[in-house]
Parts: sequence; C-alpha cells; structure tokens
Amino acid sequence: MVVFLVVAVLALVLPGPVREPSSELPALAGSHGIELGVAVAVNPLTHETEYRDVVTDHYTSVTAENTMKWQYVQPERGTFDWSGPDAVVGFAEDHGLSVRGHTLLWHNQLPAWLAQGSFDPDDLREVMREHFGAVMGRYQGRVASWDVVNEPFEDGSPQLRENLWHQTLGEDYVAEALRAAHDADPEAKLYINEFGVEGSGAKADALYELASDLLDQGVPLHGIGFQGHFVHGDVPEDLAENMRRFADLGLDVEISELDVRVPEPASDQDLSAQADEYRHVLESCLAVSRCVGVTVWGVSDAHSWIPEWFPGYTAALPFDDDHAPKPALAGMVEALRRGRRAHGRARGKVTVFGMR
Ligand code: 9MR
Repeated sequence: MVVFLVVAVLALVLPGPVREPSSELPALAGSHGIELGVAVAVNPLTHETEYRDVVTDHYTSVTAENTMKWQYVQPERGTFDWSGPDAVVGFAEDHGLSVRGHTLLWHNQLPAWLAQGSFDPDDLREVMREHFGAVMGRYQGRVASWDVVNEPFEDGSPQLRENLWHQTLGEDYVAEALRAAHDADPEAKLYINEFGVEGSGAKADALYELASDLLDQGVPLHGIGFQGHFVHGDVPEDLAENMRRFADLGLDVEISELDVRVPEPASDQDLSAQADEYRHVLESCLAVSRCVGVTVWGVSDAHSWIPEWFPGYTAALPFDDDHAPKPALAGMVEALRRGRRAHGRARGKVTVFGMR
C-alpha cells in the first residue's frame, strides 16, 4: 500500500514518462538494426501535438529538414543561431531518437555574406573550419553522423558541381571538407549525400569513382546518403545492387531523403502502387548489410517540399495532409515484418581513419 502511494505521488509530481510508440515500426526497424528516420521542421515539432506524435510513434531518428543549414545556423559571419538545431536535437534526446546532421557544405541555403562574399582559398578554408568546429563541436556525441558534402555533382550529370567550394578550393574541396569535419568531431560518421545516384547510371558511377578515390587517399569518408527523391513509377529496380557496390568499398549506405511524388490527382490505385514502391525501398535497404537506415523527407504530405517545388505532383509521403497513415506506411511495415536482413560486412577499402 505504502509503495503504491509513493508511486502514485511520484507519478503526479515527476514529469510524465516518454510515451511508448503506438506503432510497431520503431521496434521492427530496431530488430533489423536499421534506423527509420524522418525530416522535421522546427515550428510544427515545437507546436503541433499530432506532428510530434507521428514522429515519436513511427520513427527512430530525425533529420533537420532546414534548420541546421548554413543560412540559418550562421546568418552572419561568427554569429550563430542555435535555437532551431537545439530544438531538434533536444526533442530527439527527450524521445530517444538519433539525429542525422544535415548539412555542412552545400550550394543552396547559404547566407549572403558567404554566397556573395569574395574569399581567397585560405580565407574560405578558415570559414569552413570555423563553421564545422562550431556546429559539429556543439553537437559532438549527440549527432552521430553528418552530411558533410551535399550534392557535389551537377543535376543529372556526372560533372562535379561548380559551387563556391569547388571554384575556390578546386576539386580537392571534398577531401578537405571531410578532413576538416573529422578534425571537428573525430567520432562522427561522415557522409556524402547525393540525388539521382540511387540506381546505376553515369552520375552514380561518378560518385562511385569519387568515393573510391577518397578512400584510396585515406580520406575519412564513412558513408553515402542516397537521397531517394523518386517519381511514382520510376523507382530504380537496382537500388540494392547499386548501394551494395558502395557498401563493398567498406562504406555505410542509407536512403536519406525518401519521397515518391505522384502526379495530381493521386488515385487510390496510385497510392497502393506507391505502397509497393516504399516496400521496395525498405526491402532494398534490408538486402544490403551495410544499409544503416531509411529516412523519409517530411512528416506528412502537408509538410512536404514537393507541391511547392514540383507543381502538379503531390502525396509523396507515408502520411496524408491530416496525418493519417497511407498505404505507403503499410508498405514499409510489410517490408520490415517479412524482410530478411542481409548479413556479413563487406571487406572494403575503409581501414583506419585519421591516418593522413
Ligand atoms: O525540404 C527542403 C525545403 O524545405 C527547402 O526549401 C529546400 C531548399 O533548397 O531544401 C529542401 O531539402 C533539400 C535537402 O536539404 C537536400 N536535398 C534536396 C532536398 C529537397 O530540395
């Protein structure tokens, strides 16, 4: 009786326990040793209960959709705004979720002082190192992996992108960035994140060559994020096969920004075919022993970037505009329930990092 009373009183005075997820997805993902992630935006994460519940009920990891990008984190040189990143990382910690850091070097969403500034190579190296040191240093031990270089290739082309970093530092900027990131947080897993490389093709081959060269040089590269912004009807069949060749180099691989956009209006038939596509993506990850996770790019169709960026397309995510689960969610569950996990780690090129 006394014990009961003590427990009852403690339950009243202590903050509520973390809610147990109401879906089987986190446990299923855990049983296969993969993360199931979702991209989140700070505002709804902070203010909308339904949104938060979708995240904590169904996923094991989060990526900040925008708030860790340079434009928001360092809007003026040397002035950092941690409010958004702190909110995302704090939420993740409160709910036992892991965090993918996104993203350090990109050609988009740069602050004006950087995009329009003029820097000689040494200045730009200093800018890069200051940023990495501040961001990765703040979240050291709390953000386990980072997209260090985002979209290094031109859209739909195997050419290295002519971005600020490439123009100023030359092709070696990718290696320099990875080394700087390793110095800033020697424990973090460091990724190149790219789109249009999920299936085989010239751009995927170019990324493979780049990754291979970097590893040959002893550059600290640990993984490849295959973004996975797919169009309904055009999800690559050879996703697993293509990811496997990168894994065979000794790299982790993951699908980092999954969505499958459907032309408007999305019929029931489209949505059930989309479920097969989500299932296929999850099965492809399970089929590659070094595939460490799949992240979907947004909590619900109401928060997806698709309608704004691809007018005429819609319904790309596993939850609809009202946060109701769609067939795509069932597709993921089915893949995880039935799926068999590939075993055995490839012997690859990755040896000891930090040796330069
Ligand atoms: O989803 C993001 C969207 O809200 C932003 O407006 C957009 C700006 O370019 O970036 C989107 O996220 C991108 C991600 O950071 C990198 N890969 C492509 C994603 C979709 O554009």
